Amino acid sequence: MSLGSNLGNPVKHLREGILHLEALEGLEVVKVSSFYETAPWGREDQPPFVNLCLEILTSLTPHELLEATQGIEKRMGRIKKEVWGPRLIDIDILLMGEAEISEDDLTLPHPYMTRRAFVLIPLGEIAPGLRIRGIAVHDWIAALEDQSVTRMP
Ligand code: PH2
Ligand code: MG
Ligand code: MG
Repeated sequence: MSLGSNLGNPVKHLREGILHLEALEGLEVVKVSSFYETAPWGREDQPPFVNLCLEILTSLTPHELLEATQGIEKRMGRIKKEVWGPRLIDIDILLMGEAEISEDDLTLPHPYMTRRAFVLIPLGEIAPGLRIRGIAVHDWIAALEDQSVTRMP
């Protein structure tokens, strides 16, 4: 999964988001990447983001997981859902095993994940052997136009 925040205290929101995920029934967080400061992608007139990726083990179905993550976003006080706009917390499902889903509310693998340094670089940190649509995560990273993200201390 990919977590991001660019409002208030992003690091605090991300930590809180991880705690909420860990508290879910049927879900275990197994790996968390470093935190990365990243330039806003898609819409540049907004504050920088902090992003991370995490790996989970879950017995939830993709739609149950989506509902659970949206519940966390809501409980944490995320209000507007402007496309690519500022957000207190964004919890995106990137991949669930080999699942391929193409529905109005959920597309897996996440449709933009292979174009975003803020996703691929933390993901490559926790899953260096991962392949996405048959291509190694590090090859996706090498193909990025802009690979600049800053790993936080
Ligand atoms: N999320 C977006 C749009 N743009 N840019 C960065 N750097 N990080 C994000 O998490 C992000 C974004 C929409 O979800
Ligand atoms: Mg997102
Ligand atoms: Mg989202």
